[in-house]
Amino acid sequence: MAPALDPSRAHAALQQARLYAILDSSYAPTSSWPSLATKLADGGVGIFQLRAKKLSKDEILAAAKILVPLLAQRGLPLLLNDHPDLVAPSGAAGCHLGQDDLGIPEARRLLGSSALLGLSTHSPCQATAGQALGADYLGFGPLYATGTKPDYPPIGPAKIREILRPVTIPFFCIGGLNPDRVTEAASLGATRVCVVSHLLLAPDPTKAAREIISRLGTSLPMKDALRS
Ligand code: TZP
Ligand code: MG
Repeated sequence: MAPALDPSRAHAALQQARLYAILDSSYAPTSSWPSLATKLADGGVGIFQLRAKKLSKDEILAAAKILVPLLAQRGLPLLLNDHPDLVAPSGAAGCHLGQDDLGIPEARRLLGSSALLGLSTHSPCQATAGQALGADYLGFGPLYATGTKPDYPPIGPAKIREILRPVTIPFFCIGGLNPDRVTEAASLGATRVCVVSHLLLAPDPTKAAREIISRLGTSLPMKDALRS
């Protein structure tokens, strides 16, 4: 088995990533994930998450053990949604936590400084708090209503403007995104997005990923723009 991704390469990949894809078992069975991940990586996806709310830990571990080396050979990190305890046995680069999950400081104590820790945030206040707690990156949304997370009211794309200056870590806008909505989010300052259903249900995932990235344009993350 190919080794897991070196932590320094995982951190570098995060900084480079503009499109984050979530492999979600409610849209695509685990058996399809290796092929999907390959196609999405070909399309420029820079970081992946495994999200499987209805699978057992054993099933998640088995799927992650296949995906980690497959992505590592392309220099791409895989994060686990929830399940910090499966990070070490799977070789995943880290985990993605929600507001009601284990806290970022506790996860950091458990996984150490080299693991990537992401946090879902649903308001500018949660975003600045997540950054202060030591998250490596944030998800920010849902910008638009989404069937992937139906219980969360959309916050609206205009909220992006409120975090451009205070949030200096990478943040990925998420929720109900398709190419036209990515164009709108980019016009408001988004430089990175996370997409689930549009990519997983696409007839040609490589093409769909390329299209999303092209809609982000060539704008730099705000902190870089401010420094230049
Ligand atoms: N967190 C906020 S919205 C969301 C998550 C996991 C789901 C986004 O899924 P989709 O299908 O891209 O709207
Ligand atoms: Mg969670």
